[in-house]
Amino acid sequence: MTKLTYLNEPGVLYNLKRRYALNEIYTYTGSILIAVNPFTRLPHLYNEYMMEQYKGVQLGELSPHVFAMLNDSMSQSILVSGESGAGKTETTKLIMRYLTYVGGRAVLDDRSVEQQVLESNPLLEAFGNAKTVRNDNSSRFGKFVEIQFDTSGRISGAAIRTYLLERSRVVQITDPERNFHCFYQLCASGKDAELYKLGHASTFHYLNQSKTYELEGINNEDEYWKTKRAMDIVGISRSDQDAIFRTLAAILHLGNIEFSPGKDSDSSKIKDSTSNFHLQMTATLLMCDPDVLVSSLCTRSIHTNEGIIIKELDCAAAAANRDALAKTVYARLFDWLVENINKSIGQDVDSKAQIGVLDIYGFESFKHNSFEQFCINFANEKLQQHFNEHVFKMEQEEYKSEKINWSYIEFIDNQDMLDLIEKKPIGIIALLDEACMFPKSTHATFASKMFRNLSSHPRLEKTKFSETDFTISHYAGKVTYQTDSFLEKNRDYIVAEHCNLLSSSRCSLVSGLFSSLPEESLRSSYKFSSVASRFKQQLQALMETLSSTEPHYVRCVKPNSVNRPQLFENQSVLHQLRCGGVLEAVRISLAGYPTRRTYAEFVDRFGVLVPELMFGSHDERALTEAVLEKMKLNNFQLGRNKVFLRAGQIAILDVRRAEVLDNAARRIQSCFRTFA
Ligand code: AD9
Ligand code: MG
Repeated sequence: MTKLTYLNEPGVLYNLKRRYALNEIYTYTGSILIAVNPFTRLPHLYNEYMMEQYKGVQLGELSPHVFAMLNDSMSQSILVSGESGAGKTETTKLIMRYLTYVGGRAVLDDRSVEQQVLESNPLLEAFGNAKTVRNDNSSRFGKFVEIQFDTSGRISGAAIRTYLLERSRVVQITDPERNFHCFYQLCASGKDAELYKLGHASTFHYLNQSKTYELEGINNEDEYWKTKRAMDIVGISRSDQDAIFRTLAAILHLGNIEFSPGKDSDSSKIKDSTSNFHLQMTATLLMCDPDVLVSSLCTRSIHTNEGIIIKELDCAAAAANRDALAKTVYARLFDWLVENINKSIGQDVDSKAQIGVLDIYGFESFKHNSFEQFCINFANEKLQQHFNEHVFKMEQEEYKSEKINWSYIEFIDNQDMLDLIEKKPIGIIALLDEACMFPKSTHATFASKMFRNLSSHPRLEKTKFSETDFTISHYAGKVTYQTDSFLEKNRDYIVAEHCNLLSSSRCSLVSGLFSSLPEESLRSSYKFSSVASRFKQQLQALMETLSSTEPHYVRCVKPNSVNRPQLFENQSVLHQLRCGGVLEAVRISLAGYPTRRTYAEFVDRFGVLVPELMFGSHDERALTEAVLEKMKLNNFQLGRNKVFLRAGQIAILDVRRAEVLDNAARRIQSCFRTFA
């Protein structure tokens, strides 16, 4: 991209469009790789031949490709971003396949580390991906996979970290979206489904809120066996597999338990015999006492100074309580899976080199934006800062350290944005946590306190028609958030009754999910742990990991909103390029000196252009200058150790060098002919 003569928005867009039409889906913009989703399989791009070609090759020597992103530094990371459906997960999987190819053994067995690393993908997708309006296989969690290599360059271990699973999906979906894939797989599993008394997906409340049960081109039953096979390979024992699917079945039965008013309207009881059947099934599958299950659904004990009071819950509260239980069990099951995949693959703490791949949700801006979008966009602001610092600041640092003239190009620094969200004690997260700690707070009191404290912040605005919505000017555009469910979604406390119920399970996997409850949360029902603060810490840890690595950026682009091949919508692509900082990077690259070489490297390559000087006593810097002057190039810069060239100059030098070498070769050949 930076070699284009006219480097501007239309030029960049046109270039991408032309390349896309030729199925050239990868394009470099300086150090960023743009990947436009082809929405069709392009096997010739990813086969073994291609992987072999890119092995050990420097970036730029072959056509742009995700396989070309890595070099031989010890610690690297690839950050893949883009909007939903842009191809992040597919790109991540391709990178992982390439890494397991170059770092794999010649003979693969099913339980090799490489195979385990690869099979962790379908397994996590079964439990963490779902159909959304944008993507049939949308990741509902973020993921950072670190692959470790030993001294001989072979894969020796891996570690997977996940972020912020969208747990609300377990209990609430809207047409045409679906719940997590694993539920539909289990319902279609034939004998196994019968074992757990599961009918068609449409018979379960958690699945039939949407009428979409099937995915185009996907067979739920086949997928079930693929998931089981992935579990085998990753190293999850058959008995643990049974416990996992039994727990999933229990969640479905749990969701079908309905309540009716009890003795008085403030209390509730299990509605009817159907609900009772599901209750018994839930208890059987979770291997716990059905009576304790009933009381943990319909009552809540409150700790007061006078002792424990049992409070009855009305029907609505009991149903909410049931959903909270389902979400907690599912979220812990997901964490269990990640932890056990990690244990099974094993970490190499002495690894010589590590490559991390980050697949995280891109910036989101919908008609209705809630707490999830707030967290996702916060993560994107963090990553954007990392990106800014590396691509822009590092670039300028180098110019500075080489002491060359460089008028600083302004880039969008988003530190003020991050302060608005995460600064203590007065940032949005801190204020939200404070609100969550007071039982009397509502979203309205939270919103008004936020506006009172942060009203002067230039990136925060009140909206015209609502007292409780707020608008943030993100680096990628404005987003208005509805605060209605912020408090509820930020509170992550586990109800003591649920914990007691499940930790008494006779199934060790289920009881193990609830063994690590901190003491304090048992004592008071208002002690809560903050989802946003935990996420903030996780992001901080991620940033620290990333900062210790050499980053490579892949920006995935979704060419159209209908997920069709060969359709390129200009407006939307342009918007994504702007959001991803790609156009900023183009600008800086063009304004600066995209090519730089040490004097030694330069003379080594282009010394042939000044043969008359090569045997004199000139230093490398003087030789470099002589070459450039002889070629009539200007606007280059001579730094302390390196020469800095403008976009396109290296190409001119290369052409000239090829001509000189060609002539020389021809002369030698004619000499030989004369002798012959
Ligand atoms: V989300 O934020 O998780 O909702 P992603 O991860 O960005 O999203 P994903 O990788 O799932 O998107 O890609 C969406 C679909 O695009 C895939 O299911 C494929 O059908 C298609 N895709 C993406 N990349 C490629 C590719 N390199 N080759 C072929 C692709 N198809
Ligand atoms: Mg994804």
